[in-house]
Amino acid sequence: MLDEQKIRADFPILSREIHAGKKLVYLDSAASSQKPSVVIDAMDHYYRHSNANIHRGVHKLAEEATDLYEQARKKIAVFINAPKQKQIIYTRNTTESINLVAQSWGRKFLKAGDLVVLTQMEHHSNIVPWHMLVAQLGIRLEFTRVTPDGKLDLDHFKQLLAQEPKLVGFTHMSNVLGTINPAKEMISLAHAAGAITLVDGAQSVPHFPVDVQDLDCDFLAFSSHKMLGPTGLGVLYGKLDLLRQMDPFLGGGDMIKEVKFSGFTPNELPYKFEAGTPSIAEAIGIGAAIDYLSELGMDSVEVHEQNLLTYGLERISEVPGVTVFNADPRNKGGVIAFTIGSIHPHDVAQVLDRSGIAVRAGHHCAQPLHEVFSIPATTRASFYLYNTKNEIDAFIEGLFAVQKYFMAG
Ligand code: C6P
Repeated sequence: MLDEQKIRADFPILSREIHAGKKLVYLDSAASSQKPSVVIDAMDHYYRHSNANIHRGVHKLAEEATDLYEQARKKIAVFINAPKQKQIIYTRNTTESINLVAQSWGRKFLKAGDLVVLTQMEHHSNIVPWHMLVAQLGIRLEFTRVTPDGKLDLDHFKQLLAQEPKLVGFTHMSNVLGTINPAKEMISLAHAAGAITLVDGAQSVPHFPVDVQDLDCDFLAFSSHKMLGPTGLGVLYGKLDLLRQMDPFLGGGDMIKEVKFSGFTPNELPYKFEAGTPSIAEAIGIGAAIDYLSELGMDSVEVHEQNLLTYGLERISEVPGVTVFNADPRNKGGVIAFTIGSIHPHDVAQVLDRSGIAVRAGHHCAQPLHEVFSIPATTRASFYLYNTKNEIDAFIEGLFAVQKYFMAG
């Protein structure tokens, strides 16, 4: 059991008041999580005491900065149970991690006519990089269907696998439906069909235990800013043989062993994929975030969010006219995307904001998924370890107020 009050005290922003004295109710962690003091302090301490570039200087500060940066890589490797630290590539975010795979693996190993299978519930960041390969290489894309109740259609997935795709990419957890896909089973099926697998872990790694060896995924992408860490840092985990075969994504300093006027020799892993001065303070920040999450235990984080989700789904069903997209709490994370009658989702979010309740409205960078449900947008509340049932009550009260406001109008 998480100690809610103790946890909330660790997040300075949660004591903020909004719009003249309204208590902040932050229900937008799927977009970006808040940061505990330990993360803010770790980055502050680095800038005040050890700030220098890494892998370049022999002086004390450069050594300290390099050590902190590499220690964070080790923490990430342990957190997702990666066999080796060098399988952890620092990027800017999930989006860049997926682009790295598309450009470094895809451009080398895919050719015109090759099939990549994705799903209809992907975030744009796991669609557009592949659209770019359609234009660049002439590959084909197929999208596993989503059922009307917001689950992945596994029969359709199997049908698409029968077409022998070269790569299967899917989100571990949908940022709109909250649906947690059966990743291990899908990976095993994809491998049996001869495909390699890319898991978008942007919404899974922050919220429940993810073990890359147990999943047996070939690539896993995720972002620091959704798991209590800073923006500007993402992670790509990859299997060693694949990472070794791939060419660098970006060229420049640090990613080379040797440069001549006639060419260059790439560096060893993971540096081959880390061109230029990286996000050093941000790596240190995610290291502190991982320490914090590990101390709480990801199992406890998952249980807490499950309780919030179950409660949230029960309570939202009291609000007349609400449609929830995937209202089944089983195999679902702490995300509730919904519409209220014909009230525009942006209006819902705006009225809630006046009461200090922060939610997101729009297509949540999953426009094709919204098209499947024939809607342009939803309002979305998303929960994290610092949220409470009282906050869900405030959110529901806010929805009743929204109703009243627009009915009266
Ligand atoms: N979803 C949301 O509000 P970046 O922006 O690269 O850190 O993460 C992209 C991304 C990839 N996959 C999934 C499943 C995601 O949810 C996201 C980010 C945010 O839902 C911002 S659009």
